[in-house]
Amino acid sequence: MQLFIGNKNYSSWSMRPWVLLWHFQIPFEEVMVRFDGFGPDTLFKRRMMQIAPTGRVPVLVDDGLAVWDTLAIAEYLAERFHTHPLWPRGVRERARARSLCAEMHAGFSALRSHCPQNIEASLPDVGRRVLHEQAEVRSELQRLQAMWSEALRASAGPFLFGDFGIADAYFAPVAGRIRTYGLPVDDVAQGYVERVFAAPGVAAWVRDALAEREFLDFEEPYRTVRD
Ligand SMILES: N[C@@H](CCC(=O)N[C@@H](CS)C(=O)NCC(=O)O)C(=O)O
Repeated sequence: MQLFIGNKNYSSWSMRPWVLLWHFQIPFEEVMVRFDGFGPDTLFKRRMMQIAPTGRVPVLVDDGLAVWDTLAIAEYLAERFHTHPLWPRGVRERARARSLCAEMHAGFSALRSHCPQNIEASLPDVGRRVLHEQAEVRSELQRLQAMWSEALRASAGPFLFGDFGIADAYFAPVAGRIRTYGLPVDDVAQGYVERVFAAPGVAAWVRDALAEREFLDFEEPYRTVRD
Protein backbone atom coordinates (compact mmCIF):
# COMPACT_ATOMS: atom_id res chain seq x y z
CA MET A 1 0.00 0.00 0.00
CA GLN A 2 1.36 3.43 -0.93
CA LEU A 3 0.34 6.79 0.46
CA PHE A 4 1.12 9.79 -1.75
CA ILE A 5 1.66 12.90 0.32
CA GLY A 6 3.01 16.45 0.00
CA ASN A 7 5.61 18.29 2.09
CA LYS A 8 5.02 17.39 5.71
CA ASN A 9 5.54 20.92 6.99
CA TYR A 10 2.79 22.31 4.79
CA SER A 11 0.39 19.56 3.75
CA SER A 12 -2.42 19.34 6.27
CA TRP A 13 -4.55 16.93 4.25
CA SER A 14 -1.64 14.52 3.80
CA MET A 15 -1.05 14.52 7.54
CA ARG A 16 -4.40 12.95 8.41
CA PRO A 17 -4.18 9.50 6.77
CA TRP A 18 -0.45 9.32 7.44
CA VAL A 19 -0.83 9.72 11.23
CA LEU A 20 -3.69 7.25 11.17
CA LEU A 21 -1.68 4.57 9.36
CA TRP A 22 1.27 5.21 11.62
CA HIS A 23 -0.83 5.14 14.80
CA PHE A 24 -2.37 1.79 13.96
CA GLN A 25 0.96 0.44 12.69
CA ILE A 26 -0.55 -0.46 9.33
CA PRO A 27 2.38 -1.04 6.97
CA PHE A 28 2.59 1.42 4.06
CA GLU A 29 5.09 3.02 1.77
CA GLU A 30 5.21 6.81 1.88
CA VAL A 31 5.60 8.52 -1.49
CA MET A 32 6.41 12.17 -1.01
CA VAL A 33 5.67 14.35 -4.01
CA ARG A 34 7.36 17.63 -3.28
CA PHE A 35 5.26 20.77 -3.74
CA ASP A 36 6.69 23.03 -6.44
CA GLY A 37 3.38 24.85 -6.95
CA PHE A 38 -0.08 23.66 -7.91
CA GLY A 39 -0.29 24.95 -11.49
CA PRO A 40 -0.91 22.54 -14.38
CA ASP A 41 2.76 22.60 -15.45
CA THR A 42 4.27 21.92 -12.05
CA LEU A 43 6.04 18.63 -11.44
CA PHE A 44 3.70 18.06 -8.49
CA LYS A 45 0.56 18.42 -10.56
CA ARG A 46 1.91 16.43 -13.50
CA ARG A 47 2.91 13.56 -11.22
CA MET A 48 -0.30 13.54 -9.16
CA MET A 49 -2.53 13.72 -12.26
CA GLN A 50 -1.06 10.34 -13.20
CA ILE A 51 -2.13 8.90 -9.85
CA ALA A 52 -5.66 10.29 -9.42
CA PRO A 53 -7.96 12.64 -11.36
CA THR A 54 -7.93 15.46 -8.78
CA GLY A 55 -4.15 15.85 -8.98
CA ARG A 56 -4.06 16.40 -5.22
CA VAL A 57 -2.64 14.68 -2.18
CA PRO A 58 -3.28 12.52 -0.25
CA VAL A 59 -3.93 9.48 -2.43
CA LEU A 60 -3.81 5.90 -1.18
CA VAL A 61 -2.94 3.22 -3.71
CA ASP A 62 -3.72 -0.33 -2.68
CA ASP A 63 -3.12 -3.15 -5.12
CA GLY A 64 -3.77 -0.92 -8.13
CA LEU A 65 -6.78 0.83 -6.59
CA ALA A 66 -6.35 4.58 -6.13
CA VAL A 67 -8.42 6.15 -3.34
CA TRP A 68 -8.32 9.94 -3.19
CA ASP A 69 -9.72 12.47 -0.75
CA THR A 70 -9.02 12.17 2.96
CA LEU A 71 -12.48 11.08 4.03
CA ALA A 72 -12.63 8.35 1.39
CA ILE A 73 -9.18 7.14 2.45
CA ALA A 74 -10.20 7.08 6.11
CA GLU A 75 -13.35 5.09 5.29
CA TYR A 76 -11.40 2.67 3.11
CA LEU A 77 -8.83 2.05 5.84
CA ALA A 78 -11.58 1.55 8.43
CA GLU A 79 -13.18 -1.13 6.24
CA ARG A 80 -9.98 -2.76 5.04
CA PHE A 81 -8.51 -2.93 8.56
CA HIS A 82 -11.76 -3.43 10.44
CA THR A 83 -10.09 -5.19 13.37
CA HIS A 84 -8.50 -1.85 14.26
CA PRO A 85 -10.84 0.66 15.94
CA LEU A 86 -10.28 3.51 13.47
CA TRP A 87 -13.86 4.67 14.07
CA PRO A 88 -15.53 4.30 17.49
CA ARG A 89 -17.20 0.90 17.90
CA GLY A 90 -20.63 2.19 18.97
CA VAL A 91 -23.08 3.19 16.20
CA ARG A 92 -24.01 6.46 17.88
CA GLU A 93 -20.41 7.41 18.67
CA ARG A 94 -19.39 6.51 15.12
CA ALA A 95 -22.12 8.76 13.73
CA ARG A 96 -20.91 11.61 15.94
CA ALA A 97 -17.31 11.05 14.92
CA ARG A 98 -18.32 11.11 11.26
CA SER A 99 -20.29 14.32 11.82
CA LEU A 100 -17.25 16.02 13.34
CA CYS A 101 -14.98 14.86 10.51
CA ALA A 102 -17.48 15.97 7.86
CA GLU A 103 -17.80 19.36 9.55
CA MET A 104 -14.02 19.71 9.52
CA HIS A 105 -13.75 18.44 5.96
CA ALA A 106 -16.24 20.94 4.56
CA GLY A 107 -15.78 23.82 6.98
CA PHE A 108 -13.36 25.92 9.02
CA SER A 109 -12.38 27.68 5.81
CA ALA A 110 -11.45 30.97 7.52
CA LEU A 111 -9.06 29.22 9.91
CA ARG A 112 -7.63 27.22 7.05
CA SER A 113 -7.05 30.17 4.77
CA HIS A 114 -5.83 32.70 7.35
CA CYS A 115 -3.74 30.22 9.33
CA PRO A 116 -2.31 27.74 6.81
CA GLN A 117 -0.38 24.77 8.14
CA ASN A 118 3.25 25.57 8.84
CA ILE A 119 4.48 23.22 11.53
CA GLU A 120 7.97 24.56 11.95
CA ALA A 121 6.95 28.23 12.14
CA SER A 122 6.04 30.20 15.24
CA LEU A 123 3.72 33.07 14.31
CA PRO A 124 1.91 34.25 17.45
CA ASP A 125 1.89 37.90 16.25
CA VAL A 126 0.13 36.81 13.07
CA GLY A 127 -2.31 34.78 15.16
CA ARG A 128 -3.13 37.82 17.31
CA ARG A 129 -3.66 39.99 14.25
CA VAL A 130 -5.79 37.40 12.47
CA LEU A 131 -7.97 36.92 15.54
CA HIS A 132 -8.41 40.65 15.91
CA GLU A 133 -9.29 41.22 12.24
CA GLN A 134 -11.21 38.08 11.29
CA ALA A 135 -14.52 37.51 13.05
CA GLU A 136 -14.98 34.22 11.21
CA VAL A 137 -11.72 32.83 12.59
CA ARG A 138 -12.89 33.82 16.09
CA SER A 139 -16.19 32.03 15.63
CA GLU A 140 -14.54 28.92 14.15
CA LEU A 141 -12.20 28.78 17.12
CA GLN A 142 -15.23 28.98 19.44
CA ARG A 143 -16.94 26.19 17.54
CA LEU A 144 -13.84 24.00 17.78
CA GLN A 145 -13.66 24.40 21.53
CA ALA A 146 -17.35 23.65 21.97
CA MET A 147 -17.10 20.55 19.75
CA TRP A 148 -13.99 19.23 21.45
CA SER A 149 -15.23 19.80 24.98
CA GLU A 150 -18.58 18.13 24.25
CA ALA A 151 -16.91 15.06 22.70
CA LEU A 152 -14.29 14.81 25.45
CA ARG A 153 -16.97 15.10 28.14
CA ALA A 154 -19.10 12.39 26.52
CA SER A 155 -16.19 9.98 26.00
CA ALA A 156 -14.21 10.91 29.14
CA GLY A 157 -11.17 11.21 26.83
CA PRO A 158 -8.27 11.21 26.51
CA PHE A 159 -9.15 11.60 22.80
CA LEU A 160 -12.40 12.78 21.24
CA PHE A 161 -14.02 9.34 21.26
CA GLY A 162 -11.84 7.66 23.85
CA ASP A 163 -8.84 6.17 22.06
CA PHE A 164 -7.06 7.94 19.21
CA GLY A 165 -8.92 7.47 15.93
CA ILE A 166 -9.97 9.09 12.67
CA ALA A 167 -11.58 12.11 14.34
CA ASP A 168 -8.35 12.91 16.18
CA ALA A 169 -6.30 12.47 13.00
CA TYR A 170 -8.73 14.90 11.38
CA PHE A 171 -8.08 17.54 14.02
CA ALA A 172 -4.32 17.01 14.30
CA PRO A 173 -3.54 19.72 11.70
CA VAL A 174 -5.90 22.08 13.55
CA ALA A 175 -4.01 21.43 16.77
CA GLY A 176 -0.89 22.33 14.78
CA ARG A 177 -2.39 25.64 13.72
CA ILE A 178 -3.29 26.47 17.31
CA ARG A 179 0.38 25.97 18.18
CA THR A 180 1.91 27.74 15.19
CA TYR A 181 -0.29 30.82 15.52
CA GLY A 182 -0.51 30.78 19.34
CA LEU A 183 -4.31 30.84 19.17
CA PRO A 184 -5.77 31.14 22.66
CA VAL A 185 -8.02 28.23 23.66
CA ASP A 186 -9.51 27.09 26.96
CA ASP A 187 -7.81 24.55 29.22
CA VAL A 188 -9.81 21.59 27.91
CA ALA A 189 -8.86 22.36 24.31
CA GLN A 190 -5.25 23.11 25.28
CA GLY A 191 -4.97 19.77 27.07
CA TYR A 192 -6.41 18.03 24.01
CA VAL A 193 -3.95 19.81 21.68
CA GLU A 194 -1.07 18.62 23.85
CA ARG A 195 -2.32 15.03 23.92
CA VAL A 196 -2.74 15.04 20.14
CA PHE A 197 0.84 16.28 19.73
CA ALA A 198 2.11 13.57 22.06
CA ALA A 199 0.28 10.81 20.13
CA PRO A 200 2.92 8.69 18.37
CA GLY A 201 1.77 9.19 14.77
CA VAL A 202 1.45 12.95 15.18
CA ALA A 203 4.82 13.21 16.97
CA ALA A 204 6.45 11.23 14.13
CA TRP A 205 4.91 13.50 11.45
CA VAL A 206 6.01 16.65 13.32
CA ARG A 207 9.54 15.28 13.70
CA ASP A 208 9.73 14.64 9.93
CA ALA A 209 8.19 18.05 9.14
CA LEU A 210 10.84 19.80 11.25
CA ALA A 211 13.57 17.89 9.43
CA GLU A 212 12.41 19.00 5.96
CA ARG A 213 14.05 22.44 6.02
CA GLU A 214 12.35 23.61 2.85
CA PHE A 215 10.90 27.09 2.46
CA LEU A 216 8.14 27.31 -0.15
CA ASP A 217 7.23 30.91 -0.99
CA PHE A 218 3.77 30.08 -2.24
CA GLU A 219 2.91 28.41 1.09
CA GLU A 220 4.27 31.32 3.15
CA PRO A 221 1.88 34.29 3.24
CA TYR A 222 3.52 35.67 6.39
CA ARG A 223 7.29 35.11 6.01
CA THR A 224 9.97 35.78 3.45
CA VAL A 225 12.61 33.51 5.04
CA ARG A 226 12.75 30.80 7.68
CA ASP A 227 13.51 32.15 11.16
N1 LIG B 1 -10.53 17.39 -0.13
C1 LIG B 1 -9.18 16.93 -0.40
C2 LIG B 1 -8.24 18.12 -0.32
C3 LIG B 1 -6.84 17.75 -0.74
C4 LIG B 1 -5.96 18.96 -0.95
O1 LIG B 1 -6.45 20.09 -1.22
N2 LIG B 1 -4.66 18.75 -0.84
C5 LIG B 1 -3.72 19.81 -1.15
C6 LIG B 1 -2.43 19.63 -0.35
S1 LIG B 1 -2.67 19.78 1.39
C7 LIG B 1 -3.34 19.72 -2.61
O2 LIG B 1 -3.03 18.65 -3.09
N3 LIG B 1 -3.38 20.84 -3.31
C8 LIG B 1 -3.04 20.89 -4.69
C9 LIG B 1 -3.99 21.74 -5.47
O3 LIG B 1 -4.80 22.47 -4.85
O4 LIG B 1 -3.95 21.69 -6.69
C10 LIG B 1 -8.81 15.84 0.58
O5 LIG B 1 -9.46 15.75 1.62
O6 LIG B 1 -7.91 15.04 0.33
